[in-house]
Amino acid sequence: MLPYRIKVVEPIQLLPAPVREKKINEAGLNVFRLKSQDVYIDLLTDSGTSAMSTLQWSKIMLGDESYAGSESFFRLQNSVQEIFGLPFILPTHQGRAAEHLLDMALIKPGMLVPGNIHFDTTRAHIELAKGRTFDVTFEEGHSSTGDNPFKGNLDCKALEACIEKAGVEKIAYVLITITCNSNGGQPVSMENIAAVSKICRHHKIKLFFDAARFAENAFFIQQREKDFQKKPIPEIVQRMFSYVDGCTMSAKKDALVPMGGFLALRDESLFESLKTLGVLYEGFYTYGGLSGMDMEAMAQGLKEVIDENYIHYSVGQVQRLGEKLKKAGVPTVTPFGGHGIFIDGRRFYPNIPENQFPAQLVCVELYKNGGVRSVEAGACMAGRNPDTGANIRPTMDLCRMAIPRRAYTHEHLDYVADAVIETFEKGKTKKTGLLMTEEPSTGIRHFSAGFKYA
Ligand code: P71
Repeated sequence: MLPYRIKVVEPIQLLPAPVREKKINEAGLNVFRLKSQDVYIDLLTDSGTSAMSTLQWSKIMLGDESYAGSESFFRLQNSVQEIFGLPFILPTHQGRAAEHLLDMALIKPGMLVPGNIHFDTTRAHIELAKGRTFDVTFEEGHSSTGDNPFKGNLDCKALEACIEKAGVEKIAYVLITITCNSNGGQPVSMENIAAVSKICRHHKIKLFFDAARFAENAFFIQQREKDFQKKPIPEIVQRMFSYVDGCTMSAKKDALVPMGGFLALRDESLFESLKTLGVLYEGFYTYGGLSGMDMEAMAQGLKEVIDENYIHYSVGQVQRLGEKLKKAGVPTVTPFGGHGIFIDGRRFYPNIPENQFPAQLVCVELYKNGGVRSVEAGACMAGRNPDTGANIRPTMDLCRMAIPRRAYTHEHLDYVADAVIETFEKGKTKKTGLLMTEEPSTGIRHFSAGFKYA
């Protein structure tokens, strides 16, 4: 059931195929370098691209832009306290800013942050603070096939072994990313969250969520975990957060806003030290780089994202696209994730050498065939080992089609399915991929890298 109707529309256009080819060549075969107006259906990211509701827009008028003690901050605080049960909140301009503050406070050089696959900005901030990530995703989470319902789960034995080997004092904190973006938007079960929490409590190690897609994770728990099938989403969310010391949040995903983020914490003394850092990097602690309007929209969005009708439809749209592709034999990560469909580049182009960026080629060809913009989450995004400089070989080379929430209809996504299927049929005999010709010397390379055909 579609739980909304459309009140405002945004025109989009499909450029003719020869123009698309010219545009992507000019962009160095990197979809990040395309102009949005040259894209027909934009599945680059679900981050900040969802549609806001009438209530969110109306709350924007209530934005209190006072520098200190803004009413909007208190409304956001109330929402977060109510939904997550975490008492302290520090707004930040987006998710990575929350990561930055937390890592500056908790990481000393050489410390580890074990977790399921960390998102790339998360890893970058941990490394910036001179820490290192440690992947304890359980084995099946690294495979694009199979039907394990909770591929985001952490391997508790690997976590225990990591703590044992490094020593408790070397563990900065443990991070659970819900859902796990990097392996396909895969959820973490309540049972696993509880088990990880038990280990952390035993060792007195802090446990955090990267909560960007917390509502989608709660939905999968409701759909797939035995004890939660009749439980309402808000109750599942409360229970999930009862196991952690806090979270970083990119509100651009599951708070349904174009911009925003926050840290939510249980521990007052950590909150006090983060407040000081926040003032330096983000702004006063009752706005943290956001306008009062942003905080209002966020406070409201957090309430809407845990609505049963909303979450059923929005994750359902993603599953429906996945099923269409599966029927046509397109190789994707299974089970389908919460926020997008991830094409397996190595299986999509089985004859292309894996060091020639097959997933990046899927993105390029999909744009050329249909004006659809996706994003590579594979060998280019993985970057280089910070210690050796060698290219990291990710276990999967993926092309992600992220579905902005409430923005596209089934009709748009049927068009996308047809474009993907056409690209797949055309590409079966391709034998050569792409070579990277431009690479920034520092930072996250996939934004600005340039390619040529091999
Ligand atoms: C996504 C993004 C946005 C993005 C970021 C970098 C390159 C391309 C696209 C952002 C996340 C995320 C998780 C799990 C933290 C952040 C950072 N994802 N954790 O998937 O997925 O949040 O963008 O608000 O700073 O397209 P931020």
